[in-house]
Amino acid sequence: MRDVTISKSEYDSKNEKMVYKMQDFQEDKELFRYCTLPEILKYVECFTGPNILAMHTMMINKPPDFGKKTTRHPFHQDLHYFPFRPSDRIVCAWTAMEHIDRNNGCLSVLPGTHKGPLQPHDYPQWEGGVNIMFHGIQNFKDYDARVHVEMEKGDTIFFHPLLIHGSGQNKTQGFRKAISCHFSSADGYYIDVKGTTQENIEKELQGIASRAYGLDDSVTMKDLWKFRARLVKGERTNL
Ligand SMILES: O=C(O)CCC(=O)C(=O)O
Repeated sequence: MRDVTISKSEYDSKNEKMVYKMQDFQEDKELFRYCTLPEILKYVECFTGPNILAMHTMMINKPPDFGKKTTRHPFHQDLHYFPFRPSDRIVCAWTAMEHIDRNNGCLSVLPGTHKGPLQPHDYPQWEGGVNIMFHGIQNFKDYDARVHVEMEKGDTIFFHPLLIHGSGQNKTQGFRKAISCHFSSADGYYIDVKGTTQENIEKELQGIASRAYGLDDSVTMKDLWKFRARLVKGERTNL
């Protein structure tokens, strides 16, 4: 995924500065090792139980901001992107790959919000533009309640998919690197998102699947996630 400001700049597409994040590294042997580390799985299993799937993998390379604040990530709940449940059996592990603070765009979270409902998400109306699929909670105002999560290299946080979180712009000249994986219990189930607040993200994903792979709109979020999921421990029971 490329940063919207940088992709409109003079950099060529192979320049490292273009890359905001790489997703779906589940077939890359070295990167996927992160999802199988006992130091990570020992905590993940407390949430998922013994049958564990890696659902969503990301290497996030937040680049230096080019003055348009497009390296910000709006406040959101990850469950908006997921058609699987139950939410209490899903957990994200997010590991800092270097010192991360407010200057290079650390995560900000709203403690306790994992106990609330999934809220409607859409693109924020940001003057400088917004990166593709960076949906945010509509009319978000709770900035005073946020806690900035400063971390050292190797620190890992584990969080619920309903926790409201986002990240700030990268004001430094370096990249802010982190690696993460959303894990789910394989014993969960898929939902049909039609008629829910998640319908907009399904339509957007269908558009991407059509442009990238020529798939028609009979492909659902469930199909896409079933394809991405990879077993890390136990048995692949339902998902
Ligand atoms: O790493 C970040 O800045 C935020 C990542 C995130 O929340 C996401 O991709 O859903």
